[in-house]
Amino acid sequence: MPLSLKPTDALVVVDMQNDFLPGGSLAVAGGDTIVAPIVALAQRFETVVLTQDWHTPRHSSFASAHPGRQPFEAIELAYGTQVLWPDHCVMGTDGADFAPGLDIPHAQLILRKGFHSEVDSYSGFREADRVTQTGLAGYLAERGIGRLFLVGLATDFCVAWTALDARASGHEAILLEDLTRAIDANGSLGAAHAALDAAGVVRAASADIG
Ligand code: VGL
Ligand code: ZN
Repeated sequence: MPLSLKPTDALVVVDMQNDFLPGGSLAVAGGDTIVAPIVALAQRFETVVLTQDWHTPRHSSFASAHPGRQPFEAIELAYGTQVLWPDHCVMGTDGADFAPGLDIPHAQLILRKGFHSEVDSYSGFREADRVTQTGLAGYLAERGIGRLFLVGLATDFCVAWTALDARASGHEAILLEDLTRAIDANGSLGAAHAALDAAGVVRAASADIG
């Protein structure tokens, strides 16, 4: 059954930034191929939110901040297990800029996350300590937004965590899988699919929107 859009729907475009594109420091394969279709889809939404991964230099999610550790290893931090990443999306750098061609001038909110140096934030709603709120839930509530459609990078980290927290905040959440691309490190994509399905996130395709 086709999904028909409603005025209270919003499109959440997750982390479409240079460092996640081919050539970037944490490149997601094929990330560049979803820019144009996301821009086209965004034309159909009145409310568009962009999230932007926005880390301090020497952020605690960077392997480089932990001597002897390598990217994609996991360590224990104060709030739990953290995957370590190459340095990426450092605030104010070109790598943190939005992808070339991500022209969505009517986007109403740019939500930055991950700017506390000791806490990561895959989710646009809640930091990795699972307690600190970004303010997105309140913004969406005050704007009367109901359903969220999610696209962007990466499927198995920031898109998935944002979709899961959308559900926790009481939103219907629809992840448009053809407009995401995954990192898929150590089985992370399969784990994300299981968590999304268990939480009632609908996995659909952009072509399902009538
Ligand atoms: C992301 C890893 C680290 C993402 C951000 O946008 O999925 N992944 N920071
Ligand atoms: Zn990050």
